[in-house]
Amino acid sequence: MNDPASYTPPKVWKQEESNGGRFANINRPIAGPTHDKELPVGKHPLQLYSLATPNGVKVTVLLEELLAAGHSGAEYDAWLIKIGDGDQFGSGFVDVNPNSKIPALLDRSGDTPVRVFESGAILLHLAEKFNAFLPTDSGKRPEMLSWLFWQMGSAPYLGGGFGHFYSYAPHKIKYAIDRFAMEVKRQLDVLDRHLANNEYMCGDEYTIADIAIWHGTAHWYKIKSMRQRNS
Ligand SMILES: N[C@@H](CCC(=O)N[C@@H](CS)C(=O)NCC(=O)O)C(=O)O
Repeated sequence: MNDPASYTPPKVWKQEESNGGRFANINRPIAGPTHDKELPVGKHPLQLYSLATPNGVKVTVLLEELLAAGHSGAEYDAWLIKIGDGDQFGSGFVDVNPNSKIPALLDRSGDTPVRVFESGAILLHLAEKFNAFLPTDSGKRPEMLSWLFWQMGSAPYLGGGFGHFYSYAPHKIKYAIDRFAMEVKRQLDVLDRHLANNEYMCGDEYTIADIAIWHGTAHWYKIKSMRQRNS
């Protein structure tokens, strides 16, 4: 392990055997499958390949909301993808998401199965398919899209940035933790200020922007308030 203060990046970077950290066993610098494995397919129109992480849960919550609202076409089979075991690098999963990350959806409701990956794209695909959890006033659509994409763009600062360096990196790097802690606090303040005057992200309507933000971002509120209670 190098001294972070004295590290000079090489001209040509190469992967070391293991760089340590919680996810060292699944991190690699190339894409594509590592092994052949077909994905299971059930009887319902929607096949969800996922895991109960913040990104995964966003889609499951929307599917359950759709079913609760009476959209029977949202029946789905949920298949567990164990990312710690490398299931996301199986050939069948890579066919559904070339980026090897959960969640991924196979929509088999039409003549030809359609793959959808990236949690935001899946939320939008399903909301548009069922015309639900979108703003009823089309003038609010840009606001909904703005917050949805804000969440998708912000999440890497939270999980991949702050969360990674605070919890998973093999050693604590003050610069990285300071940088991402500051950015996460700023992002939560963006939410605080907006929600001070709005019940939901798009005013008084519950949309997929709320589903993405609550499950993908606002769990950081819980961490923040736990820390405040403990301090
Ligand atoms: N931008 C993607 C992020 C998905 C993502 O980061 N998924 C993580 C779990 S939350 C994953 O599959 N990690 C496995 C890996 O990186 O190999 C989305 O929103 O769907």
